[in-house]
Amino acid sequence: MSKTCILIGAPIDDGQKRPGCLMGPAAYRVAGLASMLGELGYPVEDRGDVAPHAVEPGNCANPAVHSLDAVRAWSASLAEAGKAAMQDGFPIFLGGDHSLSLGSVAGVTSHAMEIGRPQFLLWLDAHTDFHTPMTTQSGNLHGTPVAYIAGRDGFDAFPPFPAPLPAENICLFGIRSVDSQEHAALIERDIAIKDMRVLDEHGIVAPLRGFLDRVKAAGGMLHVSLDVDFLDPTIAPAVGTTVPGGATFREAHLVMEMLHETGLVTSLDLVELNPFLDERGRTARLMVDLTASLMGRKVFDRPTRSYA
Ligand code: EXY
Ligand code: MN
Ligand code: MN
Ligand code: MN
Repeated sequence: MSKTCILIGAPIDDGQKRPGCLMGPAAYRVAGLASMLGELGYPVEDRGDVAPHAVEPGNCANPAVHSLDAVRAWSASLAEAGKAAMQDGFPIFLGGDHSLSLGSVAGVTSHAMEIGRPQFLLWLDAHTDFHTPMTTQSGNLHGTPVAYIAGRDGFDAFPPFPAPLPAENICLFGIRSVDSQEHAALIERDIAIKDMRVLDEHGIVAPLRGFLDRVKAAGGMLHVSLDVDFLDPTIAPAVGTTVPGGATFREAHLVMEMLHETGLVTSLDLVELNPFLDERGRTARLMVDLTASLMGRKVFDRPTRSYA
């Protein structure tokens, strides 16, 4: 029996300044996410949209940071929802901007800790999202989740991340926009950065396989965080932070198909969709299509040729 897919709406757009991501969860539902999963044989439980928790006011010395308390409130509720969902199945967080991962990854990591398994993270994104609230120049907290998950200092306004992921448990994939402060912090760490130059030279399979083999060897649980801007803007325009030269349609599907074949993925974020920037829902439908590949839909269902 397939795991129950648990849909968790996270209509947050406080992590950046362009309104619209809050419509993301509804767009995924309209694009048929639940019926697609049902057609693949998964039980589906849509838990609706979470509400941000009430939090005591926090503060941050960086005057550029905005919406700190709103993001803290979302993070608290998403961490709770994510941890609970891991007990019951396969959580799919429907964003909402990437600041939702401050909570989603905290929640799934708390669960992994409880069952004594290591948590791994595959970050499919044009951006490294490795700022802290103290280093961000834009003040947009959607540019910070990986730093929080990796245990960087500077998140005093947030709860300590449950068990910061060791560098070797994190892979940033599709990178093509890195701020100087992020670069300075990343260059000191062994986080795997498969930027687009690496993918241009070595393709998708070898860079991805190297990381997935590490997850498998460790018996790890793999959270995949898929940012719309991982994709090339020509196929996925509905995101506020487009960067030219992203993954093609087939490269993105290959990533998802390889992930499915490993059986390692235990939770998923779909983030940064801004339906207000979409063209007749085509980006929302592409994200649902990619999720179908992650969950096992095959173009040609040959006997499993799992590479792993
Ligand atoms: N690094 C830039 C900043 O911090 O403002 C851009 C971040 C974009 C983040 C999106 C979610 O990937
Ligand atoms: Mn609660
Ligand atoms: Mn991102
Ligand atoms: Mn991004």
